[in-house]
Amino acid sequence: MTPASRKIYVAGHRGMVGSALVRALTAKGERDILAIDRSALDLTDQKATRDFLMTEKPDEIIVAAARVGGIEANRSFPAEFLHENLAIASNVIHGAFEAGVKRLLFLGSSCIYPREAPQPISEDALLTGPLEPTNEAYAIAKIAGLKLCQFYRRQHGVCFHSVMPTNLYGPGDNYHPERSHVIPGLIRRFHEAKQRGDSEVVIWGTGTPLREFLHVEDLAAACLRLIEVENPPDWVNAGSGGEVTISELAALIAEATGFEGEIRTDPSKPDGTPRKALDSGKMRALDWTPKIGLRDGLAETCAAYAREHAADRH
Ligand code: GFB
Repeated sequence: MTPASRKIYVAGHRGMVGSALVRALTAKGERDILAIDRSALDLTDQKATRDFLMTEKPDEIIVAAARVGGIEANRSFPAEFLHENLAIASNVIHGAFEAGVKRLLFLGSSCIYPREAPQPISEDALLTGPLEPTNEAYAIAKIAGLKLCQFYRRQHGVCFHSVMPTNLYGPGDNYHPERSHVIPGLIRRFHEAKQRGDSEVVIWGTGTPLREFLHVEDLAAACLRLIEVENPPDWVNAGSGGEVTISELAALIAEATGFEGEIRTDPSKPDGTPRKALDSGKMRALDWTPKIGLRDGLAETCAAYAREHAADRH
């Protein structure tokens, strides 16, 4: 279908990923992007979601709507993380099928893979071992979404498929001090420490876990590429290929925010999984290469935080 003639529904368009997708689709010339605010449509409401999809009948859907959060939010609210994310996946995927949607891309997360999976983690490591306990609830919901896509495709011939990004960051993130992911959490903490003139900043855990970070614009480019592939894999990893320890990340964020004091670890806080590097070979074979390095991406995200913070949005 040509870009001019298709109607694409971006579920979750206000979130960091959804808003990056809308920017990328718009830049590509897509003219019929469908988006609806949470106040007007609650995707955990099955009937409302079905009615919306039956009325609007989009040609394609990208599912970026989710309840997300960092390690502490995942650990504290597992019931909501499982229930809400399962409901969103089930309502949107089944509703899409009922509304005759031919193509749907579901967004998951690298935490779907077993904690002890061989690194870098390839797609076929799915369901080969126990999950990381701090995000088991979120992971189970995302595995269910991926499997719904796989099984609707297998049984009904619709092109429903998934992408599993590594840890994401970029403009429009959630900067809640306890519930955010590590990058926005630390940007805020270092920024505030710099403003107050503090002599030290404390980071959670031992600082030794390794994480792979991908800028959300690189993920948006991967999604746009995937929705053009004629016969895409059922699910495909999307990572940057680089890894840093949390201590190295903290040093980079200190540099980007201009904080010059001491960085201390707090091992009483959870580390989560020790490492989750993705093997993104399949995605790279589809001619996708991430373009934004971590240092540049952090500098840009810190600037976005300062702008968003100045606008009093947090
Ligand atoms: O980003 P994050 O919360 O999630 O934490 P995960 C990454 C690492 O950073 C952990 C450490 O080892 C944390 O202990 N860390 C240090 C901090 N200081 C902080 C801080 O101030 N805030 C936060 N949040 N972390 C998430 C899952 O796991 O990965 C999600 O919980 C999702 O469900 C996401 O799957 C991709 O990488 O551990």
